Amino acid sequence: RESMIQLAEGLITGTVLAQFDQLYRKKPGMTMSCARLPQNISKNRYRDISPYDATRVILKSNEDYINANYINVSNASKGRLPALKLILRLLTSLSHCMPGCLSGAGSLQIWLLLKNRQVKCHQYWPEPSGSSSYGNFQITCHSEEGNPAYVFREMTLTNLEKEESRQLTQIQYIAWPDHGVPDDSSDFLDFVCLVRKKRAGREEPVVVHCSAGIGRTGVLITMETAMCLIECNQPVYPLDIVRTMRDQRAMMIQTPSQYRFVCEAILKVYEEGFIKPLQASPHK
Ligand code: PTR
Ligand code: PTR
Repeated sequence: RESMIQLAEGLITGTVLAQFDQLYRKKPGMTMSCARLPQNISKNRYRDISPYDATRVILKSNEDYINANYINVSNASKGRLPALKLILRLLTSLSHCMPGCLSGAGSLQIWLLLKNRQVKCHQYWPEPSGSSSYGNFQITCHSEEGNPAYVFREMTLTNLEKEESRQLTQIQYIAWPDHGVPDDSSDFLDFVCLVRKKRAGREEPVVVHCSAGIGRTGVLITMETAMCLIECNQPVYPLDIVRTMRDQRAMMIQTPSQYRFVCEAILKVYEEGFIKPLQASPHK
């Protein structure tokens, strides 16, 4: 409760945004040299967005590079998060080499934040009942459903060489342009409740991505973490969450308006008890 009063006051006085402005975007001392190797330069969508070497996702193939980092938020908020095992490793990633990434990291879920019909990310998922191939990998889509705010897809990823398959779930939030904030915070919070419900009872990393993998991805991870904290009656310090993320991937949460949006959404969840009961639905 105290952390929420602090947050509400800080939003009014402006200290919340001032602290965000002062926070480093890149953690001092972290190197990003793999991104700059000649064979990897073309694998970065944006020249100014690179992964730290220390936390980068290493693919299990000769081409081991992808512009992605592992993000573990369980140590946000100064070690007061006993119950955060739930969201142990979040994986931020761009879609380039996605099949290899999904396969190598053991991920079964993808949270995607991207408007439709925009070429801001390679569309690695096929149309419903279609399939696409990437080298040894094939992705088949079985179902696609949703509403104007999100789309939910069930897919199968097959490693043709090893003859192994796994089920993938992809949940895409559509109503959110890059550099901006979601059109509607209730829709966004519904979406976060949905991804949490789909996540309940699972331990494997989730792939979270947008276009650059910093702005929208950072907002979603912050919101999901805050909801976990509120649910287990722990204080929420959004700036600690952002710092923890930026220690593992630079620039997470891109703009002050995105930070303000997520802080206001956290207050809304706390004040209105927005959290919908989670029904633990382990593997089906
Ligand atoms: N120079 C690269 C190209 O145009 O192919 C830039 C690029 C890199 C484009 C990655 C797309 C990429 O994939 P993703 O969808 O993961 O950003
Ligand atoms: N250089 C790009 C730009 O600022 O346009 C990098 C970039 C692109 C940064 C998209 C953030 C972006 O948003 P998101 O991380 O939400 O895809």
